[in-house]
Amino acid sequence: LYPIPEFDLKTFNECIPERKAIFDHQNKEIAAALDLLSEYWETCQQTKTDENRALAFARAAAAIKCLPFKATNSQQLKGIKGLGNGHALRVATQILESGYCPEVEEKRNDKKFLSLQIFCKVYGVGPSIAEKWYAQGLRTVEDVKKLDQQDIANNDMIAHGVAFYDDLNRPLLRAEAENTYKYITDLAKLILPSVVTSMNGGFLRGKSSGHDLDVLFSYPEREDGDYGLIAAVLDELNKKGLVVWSRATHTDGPRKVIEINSSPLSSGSTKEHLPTMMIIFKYPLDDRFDEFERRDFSGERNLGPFQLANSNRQWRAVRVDLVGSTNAQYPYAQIGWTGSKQYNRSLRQYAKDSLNYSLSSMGLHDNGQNRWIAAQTEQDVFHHLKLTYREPWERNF
Ligand code: DGT
Ligand code: MG
Repeated sequence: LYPIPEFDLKTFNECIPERKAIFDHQNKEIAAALDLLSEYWETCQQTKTDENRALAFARAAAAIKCLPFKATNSQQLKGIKGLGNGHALRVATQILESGYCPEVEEKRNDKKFLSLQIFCKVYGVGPSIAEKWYAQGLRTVEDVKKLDQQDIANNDMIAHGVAFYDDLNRPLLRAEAENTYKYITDLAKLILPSVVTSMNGGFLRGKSSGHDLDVLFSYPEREDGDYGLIAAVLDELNKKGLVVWSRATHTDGPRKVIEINSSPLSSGSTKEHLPTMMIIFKYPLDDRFDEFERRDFSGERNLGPFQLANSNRQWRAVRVDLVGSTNAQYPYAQIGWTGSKQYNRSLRQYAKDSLNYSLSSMGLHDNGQNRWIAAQTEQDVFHHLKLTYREPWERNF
């Protein structure tokens, strides 16, 4: 039944983060159908049940992405943990047997979903604002642009998201990301020569384009002081006039100052609070920073987002996240910011269920023994989790 003799369903089901998923997996049509249903329920969520549906379809899609063979027979899809034996399996079976699933096509073309999808592509907008705009009668991004409404005026993140909608929804190519990464990290090294940096997110997982650039910084603890280095990098970029918009945030958590000299692994909380600078950055249209950074951008400083977006500019707006971590947090931060999101979910769920550990981008906490577990490298983290190491490009769940 299974075309690959060494495929053993029992082993495959034993431990989900032991699975591997590369981008070029063999069951793309099925995964795309399940991903669409997940996106549908995430975008159109009204209730907790809808949110759970979105998660269940994301889990099912991840299971399909991990299959080490091309499914040719629906019998091969039975009993797979994550895919289950209900709704997602029915969808997968239909795609496999006829290449077509009416439910997926109906949802893909659902008018409301199409509008909400557009709204959610506005930087700063999630399902609840999208729903509100829809209820107000808006349907397209042009409708949103026309409205000089409160929602936009009061929220500078969304105002920039609307004004730079086209720029920010154009895929960022790997070469552009690498170019920006080099420019920003060279600046950081001038400020702190010992800084260690990495380009994380989808690019590290092997994607050829993405929606943003994720840059992770690691420095000795005393250099941290919360935003320390990444604030200094942002300052430099601002001085050169290269920043359109920025916001300091702690990802996934309340703003909380990490005390200088406190142990990064002793904060007592596994809540994410790595200091993060979310930036909309000016990327030179000719890909060359050397001349670009010497230009005088002072004339652009006092323009509002719409004026700026419509001005005669020599750059394109791109999204960059600068994330700070101490050396002790770094291996955990690397895993957290490499993703994929679904891979991280499965890793954290497994750590909790199987080991009673709490895993986050800040560290690993053994809840039974109430202690933090130190790691030097990502390999150490996998070892602590009793898992086989997986390369970033195998984490495309
Ligand atoms: P894309 O869309 O091409 O940029 O794809 P990714 O995978 O780079 O997605 P992105 O940039 O949203 O996130 C990269 C990884 O970083 C993601 O797998 C999880 C992590 N990450 C992103 N945003 C947050 C956040 O707000 N909190 C935490 N804890 N992790 C985040
Ligand atoms: Mg990214």
